[in-house]
Amino acid sequence: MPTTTHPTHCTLCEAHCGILVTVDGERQVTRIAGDPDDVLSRGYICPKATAMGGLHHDPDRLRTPVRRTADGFEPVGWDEALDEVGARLRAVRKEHGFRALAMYLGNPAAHSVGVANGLLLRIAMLTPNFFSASSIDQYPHEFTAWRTLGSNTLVPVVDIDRTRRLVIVGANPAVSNGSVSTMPGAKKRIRAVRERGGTVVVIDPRRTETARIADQHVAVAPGGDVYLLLGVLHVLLAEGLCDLGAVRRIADGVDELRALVAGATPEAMAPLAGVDAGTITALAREHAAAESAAMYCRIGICQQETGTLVTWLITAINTVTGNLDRPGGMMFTTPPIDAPALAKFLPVGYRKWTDRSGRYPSFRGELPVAALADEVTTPGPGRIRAMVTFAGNPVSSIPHRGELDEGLAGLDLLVSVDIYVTETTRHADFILPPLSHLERGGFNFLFPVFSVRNNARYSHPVLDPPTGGLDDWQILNRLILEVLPVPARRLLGRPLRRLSDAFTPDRMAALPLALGPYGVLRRGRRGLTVRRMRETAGGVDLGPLRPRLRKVIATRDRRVRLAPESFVAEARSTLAAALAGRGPSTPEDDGYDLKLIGRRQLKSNNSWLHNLPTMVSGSNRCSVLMHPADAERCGVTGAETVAVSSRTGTIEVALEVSDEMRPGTVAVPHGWGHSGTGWRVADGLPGQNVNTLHDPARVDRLSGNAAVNSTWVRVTTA
Ligand SMILES: Nc1nc2c(c(=O)[nH]1)N[C@H]1C(S)=C(S)[C@@H](COP(=O)(O)OP(=O)(O)OC[C@H]3O[C@@H](n4cnc5c(=O)[nH]c(N)nc54)[C@H](O)[C@@H]3O)O[C@H]1N2
Ligand SMILES: Nc1nc2c(c(=O)[nH]1)N[C@H]1C(S)=C(S)[C@@H](COP(=O)(O)OP(=O)(O)OC[C@H]3O[C@@H](n4cnc5c(=O)[nH]c(N)nc54)[C@H](O)[C@@H]3O)O[C@H]1N2
Ligand code: SF4
Ligand SMILES: [Mo]
Repeated sequence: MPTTTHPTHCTLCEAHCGILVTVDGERQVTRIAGDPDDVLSRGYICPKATAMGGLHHDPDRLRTPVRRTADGFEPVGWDEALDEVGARLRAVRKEHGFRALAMYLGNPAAHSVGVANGLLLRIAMLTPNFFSASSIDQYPHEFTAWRTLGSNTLVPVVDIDRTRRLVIVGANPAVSNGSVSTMPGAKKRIRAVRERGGTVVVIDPRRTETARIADQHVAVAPGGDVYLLLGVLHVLLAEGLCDLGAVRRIADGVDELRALVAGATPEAMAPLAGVDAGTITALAREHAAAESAAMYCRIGICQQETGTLVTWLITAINTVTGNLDRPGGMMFTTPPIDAPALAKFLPVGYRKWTDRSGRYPSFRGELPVAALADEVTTPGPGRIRAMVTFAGNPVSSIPHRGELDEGLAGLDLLVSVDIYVTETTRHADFILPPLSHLERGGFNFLFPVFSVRNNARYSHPVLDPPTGGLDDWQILNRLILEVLPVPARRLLGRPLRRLSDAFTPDRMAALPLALGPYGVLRRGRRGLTVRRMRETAGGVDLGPLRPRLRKVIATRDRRVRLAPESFVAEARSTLAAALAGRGPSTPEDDGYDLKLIGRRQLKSNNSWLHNLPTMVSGSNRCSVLMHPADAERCGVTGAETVAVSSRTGTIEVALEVSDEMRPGTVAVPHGWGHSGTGWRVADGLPGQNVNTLHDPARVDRLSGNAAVNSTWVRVTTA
């Protein structure tokens, strides 16, 4: 066979960069380059793109279902595996009820066209025990959107390509390429803001890769953002820098906000934020004065105990300065499957049920991951006994005091839809692997909802799938059939299976696309169809973001709620506690004197790329970053490996000393520590799981999102 080159997308992260994959005569991937035709990424790729080839060829990637035996995993046929999984799931449900079943949906699920099928499986399981990576990720964005705009789907996106002032709080898009504001080639977009005369500010305890290309870096204290932003809002309202008449036309709550921040002067907030008063004042004045301005936050904020408060204050600042829903500000997308327009019809649901302890309320149909370990391990009625994981690695990715590992091993049944034996799936009774990323394609309807430019892109499979291989959506459809309470399962099995195979992602997308803003019902023959997407090289560009808040807002009176009561109350008590000396930078007197934050690495992607030699070469390793003064004070200067301890555990990691850290703050990446997985490369690497150090009981007080930021630690010689 000749060497050929195929366009598709890198589906490792949200950016979904267009790539050109070259395959030689032996079906080996020999090159991966950026696709200049792609309407969103325009040729950009990061160093992880080549992992798409590495993953495909990785000998450790599972190609067939496996079953756990006393001597390890053995291959098993699809039908046999699915029959047994179904019978055992139904048996657990029959004996212990619906609550005994659980599902965990991980991050790559969102990158798979099978995500909708995963959500359908969740519904078919009819269990309150549904968990996902969302509650250690973007819950605060969704919670804020729900309380202020009436729906969790109305999370605004940064209009980076037009803004004159970009303020990035707790995000590092130069490495992450943007999240819940999907922006492949983020560095270029950031530089472009400056090239057109705009300003870029980064608020982050670390002088990050993004901070290095910005005009200004504000090294806030970890967890200090809430005070910094209360101070900014104080200046905006006290100095009369906003057109409040215009704000009142669309929003309620200006007076409550004004009352809340009346005492939050920059001088009072400065010591709590760890930022001087002059900087806070200038941040406010410049945001108000800019022709357009967008303040955008992400993981560094979401993973705080004040995650929702900060996300809300940012929405408030963007709104009072007139930057919500205006070009160059924070805007709403108009995606081909129009989730924002559907917002007012989709129920959100809060506190519909709780975990068994009653501490964690459900939010939009799921419980926070903070509750997962207890729901698996605490004995009693309703304990989780059978679980399905879909593209997730909770043992690595969430804090659980080491309990989840043992808890999963003790389940009656664990089924993992995954491509690897990981920290989590090694406990599975069955692992059901989908096709490789290069053997599948489809239309990802989710990320256009969060992209910085409206677009519709379709990925093509590059390589033929192996005979009998199943993709995520097919595996999930089969699992749905297994959990449906169909009495005549034997009789109906075959026709049902045929029916479920007919429910391809393309067919499932057809109707919502047709009904959407570019669909055939509105645009007639020129309308957007799956076929047109599939046949248009580089995808279809649907233009810049357009103002549409009035149309999509989901509050009953269609007004923005700037001051939700529970938020104001929480802000007041947070502020009072801090002013009484219980602020974020006051160490409790027990020897833990450094604040631990997270850090993402260009060649890592959460927990699962470390088995590829090209991804773990050079500087990509698990290390603690520490300021030289802290290293000296802790007596570790010159050490290669150090111990980082918190109240919940200790890890040993390499030491890297750098003045890019704010003194008093250390950073360790997550997703490392793979010993015992059997991975050829990853298993032998140094590094440990940073979530050992985080306490699952620390959550964002409003949304329940895991707060794996700002944990008190100490660093000693290993
Ligand atoms: N301390 C700390 N913890 C964190 C974070 C942090 O910043 N700090 N970040 C959090 C965030 S934002 C996230 S999103 C989570 C991620 O948490 P998770 O989603 O739980 O974990 P991942 O590491 O993404 O693991 C994904 C799994 O999916 C499998 N997989 C990959 N591709 C596919 C596919 O196409 N189909 C299927 N079926 N499986 C696939 C991989 O083999 C891997 O086992 O981690 C969170 N944990
Ligand atoms: N290369 C790479 N890209 C990724 C991923 C990856 O693992 N690797 N993961 C993907 C996923 S799942 C997600 S959710 C996104 C996340 O996307 P981002 O949020 O852009 O990613 P992070 O690099 O975690 O950025 C968080 C920043 O918050 C800062 N921070 C920590 N604590 C605080 C604080 O208290 N206040 C402030 N102001 N800042 C703080 C950290 O120093 C860090 O720079 O990235 C995605 N893209
Ligand atoms: S930024 Fe990198 S990992 Fe993410 S989609 Fe683009 S090439 Fe892939
Ligand atoms: Mo994430």
